[in-house]
Amino acid sequence: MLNKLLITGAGGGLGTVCRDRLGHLARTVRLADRDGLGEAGATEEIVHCDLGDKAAVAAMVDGCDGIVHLGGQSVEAPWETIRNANIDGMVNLYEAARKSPVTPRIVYASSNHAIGFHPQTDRLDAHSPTRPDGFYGVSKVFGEALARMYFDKFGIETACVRVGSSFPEPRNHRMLSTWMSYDDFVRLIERVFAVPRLGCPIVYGASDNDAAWWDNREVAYLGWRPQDNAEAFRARIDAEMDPPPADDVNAMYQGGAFCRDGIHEA
Ligand code: 15L
Repeated sequence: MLNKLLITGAGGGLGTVCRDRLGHLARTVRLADRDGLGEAGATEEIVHCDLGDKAAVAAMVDGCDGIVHLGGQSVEAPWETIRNANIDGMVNLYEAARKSPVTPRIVYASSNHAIGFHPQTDRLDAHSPTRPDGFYGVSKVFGEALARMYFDKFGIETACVRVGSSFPEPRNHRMLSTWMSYDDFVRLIERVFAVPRLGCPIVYGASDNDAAWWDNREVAYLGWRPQDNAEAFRARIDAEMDPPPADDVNAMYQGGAFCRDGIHEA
């Protein structure tokens, strides 16, 4: 059992799921976000922190032996916003981890937008080249590279999870391939903190979808067996909307609409 598990971005969609579902992994759960989060429960601590603030991040990480890093900018945005949260924020987090008296094991919420410009006909594994679909995707590639460097140089273990689309249910035809159920995400985090040796793997964060594009054979050693399948929602999605035309980004590229986004200027 972990002593203290830090969940960053704890007020967001996945953060709320983790707050509700990961309490059994640690004696204390430290929840962090820029604001909000309400009252701390009996075994919770609440920390307000901007990831761009080095001293605040050091205090947030101090004493934590596990981190689920969901915090940061989670969609495309002007570079200044991405840089503060996802570039400087990642460096601040890993520097804090390196200097911490207890070396934490980390789950890093990377994103499918690190590989978003791969056509949907590509089948990817951990060795496929990155093809980010915006500043946000580039920042996720940076985060993965940073995690790898801190593993190779300092032995800090991170599971870099290229989260697909994690919502209660898939919302469109693309998500029949990219969807990851909350239950499967929770199961993955449980395995990351259970295995004796983690290393620094790339994990595709998707359920056991019939329409999958991503191959996780490389991380079989984690013992993660996703149980859900977006196919169960195909009939509902077909009834609610037409599939995108073949020349639409949502049918062409794995990153879908992110590939159509222009540069967001500040
Ligand atoms: C992401 O990285 C976003 O954080 C999330 O909001 C979704 O848009 C998801 O990707 C997706 O590609 O569906």
